[in-house]
Amino acid sequence: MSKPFTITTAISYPNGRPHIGHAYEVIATDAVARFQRMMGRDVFFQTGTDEHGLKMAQTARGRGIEPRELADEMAGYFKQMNERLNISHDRFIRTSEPDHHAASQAIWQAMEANGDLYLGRYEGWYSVRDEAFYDEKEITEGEGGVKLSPQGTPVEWTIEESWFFRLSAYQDRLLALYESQPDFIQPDSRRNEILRFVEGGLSDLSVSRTSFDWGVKVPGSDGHVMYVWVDALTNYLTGCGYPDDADRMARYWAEGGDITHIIGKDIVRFHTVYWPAFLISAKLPLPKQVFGHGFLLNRGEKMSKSVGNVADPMELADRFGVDQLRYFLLSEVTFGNDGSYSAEAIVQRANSDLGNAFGNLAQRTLSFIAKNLDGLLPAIHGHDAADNELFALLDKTIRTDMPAAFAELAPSVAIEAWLRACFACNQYIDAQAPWALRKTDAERMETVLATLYIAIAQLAVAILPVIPASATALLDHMGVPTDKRSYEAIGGHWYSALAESGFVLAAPKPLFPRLELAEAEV
Ligand code: ME8
Repeated sequence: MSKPFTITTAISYPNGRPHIGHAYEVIATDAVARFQRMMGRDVFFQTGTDEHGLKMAQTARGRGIEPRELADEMAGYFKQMNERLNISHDRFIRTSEPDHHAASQAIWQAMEANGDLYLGRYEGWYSVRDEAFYDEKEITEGEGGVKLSPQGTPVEWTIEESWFFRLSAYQDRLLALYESQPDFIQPDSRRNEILRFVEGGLSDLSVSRTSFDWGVKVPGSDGHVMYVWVDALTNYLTGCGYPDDADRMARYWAEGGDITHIIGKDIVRFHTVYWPAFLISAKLPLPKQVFGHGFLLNRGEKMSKSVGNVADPMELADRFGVDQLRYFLLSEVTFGNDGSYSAEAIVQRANSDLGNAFGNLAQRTLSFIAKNLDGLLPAIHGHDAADNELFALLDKTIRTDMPAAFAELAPSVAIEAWLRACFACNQYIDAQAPWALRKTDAERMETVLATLYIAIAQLAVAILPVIPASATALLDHMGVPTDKRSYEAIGGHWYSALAESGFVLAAPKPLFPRLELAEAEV
């Protein structure tokens, strides 16, 4: 049995259509999931929609429809986005699904059995936008005396009967967790922020609402629905079979298991303070890591509906191509930092890296073989030092550098290593000049082309997690056996068998046609 690997995105609020920030998170998570599958891991990758809560209820009311209708419509858009972006999730969870209600009620009862839930009265500063109460000390005053949360959203003084979770009792256990599992919160800047917050002391958390009913019912407490974050966080357990499927839990949510949550920096507190406290209370295993990625900015500016600069990921994919968009997002932004996108930057990256560095290399080599050798793969007549040097670099890139980077959730570092290997192949082709060898040394020409053929296949395999459709199309075109398409298996031993099988390489079409900017953008 291969070792399980559980990875999740946040679940998105379907109170509007998906934006580029949602696309970014799911693409990054997808690349890691694809990488781990290629390494032979037993991956469970979940994403989905967070459908309950006041914000959904209010948006639905504003449109004169039921929350469920709103959720159905918008969840459809999120599913479409995932399909379009070639996301390889194993489950798209919707928190309105029955198994999720059952899981949320089960964790509630487990926390209650542990003595951590009590009924009280809540008064405090509540932000509808964030669905969160804030401490007095965190509130600031904005224009016109409007009270604001640390996220800059308006807060209102709110009073209601509420269940509470005894978060105040978890300070020491949380600090001990951050100490014993130093990678639990990544990157380090976010870890420090959370450490300071928890060291400052924790208040008990209001975990039920009576002012609306669009949520998971609190077991045995009529009129109360769970605070949306209790049920939202529980989605991760639902997908892993909680509470009834013990085998599935043992596989994907086990003590010491490889469980990673990929989320944005604005919700790190929920995932690294509340979530582990709930899990400890319910006597359930903890995730291994929570990674808070940065925000994507439109030309350096925060996206907002009122400014009208919220990019639709589907439009970007239609315009530039799915793999071009995936590649851009994962290479341009150091995972963990904020990043900026613009049409120019996407076009520039796609043309220089995918088009010139990789696409042209494949195009030149494959069309040479198709045209001049009738598509028959050339024989190898002994490798020389230049060939071996290229193979050694590729081997290090594929077996060492890229896996290390992906394992550390640093896709941009993996891509940099890949691009360096592409450059090395381009230098090799220029230095060896197979077109000149044609007249002077046909055997050497064959060896050079064969070396390049293997190198291109290796580069295509290496970049599969990032641009799965284009890399697969290229590997299919080249006849690379499917069982060789992994970091471990790609090597070069398949080549001779393929060459001897009578395989005929068809003339290639450009993989990454040059992108142009509209005139207004130049
Ligand atoms: O927070 N750039 O949902 P959400 C990058 N339902 N990432 C961004 C972003 C941006 N501009 N804007 C948002 C929620 N995100 C909750 C999560 S999990 C149990 C519940 C990220 O739809 C954001 O940080 O507001 C979050 O990880 C995800 O998109 C969904 O955000």
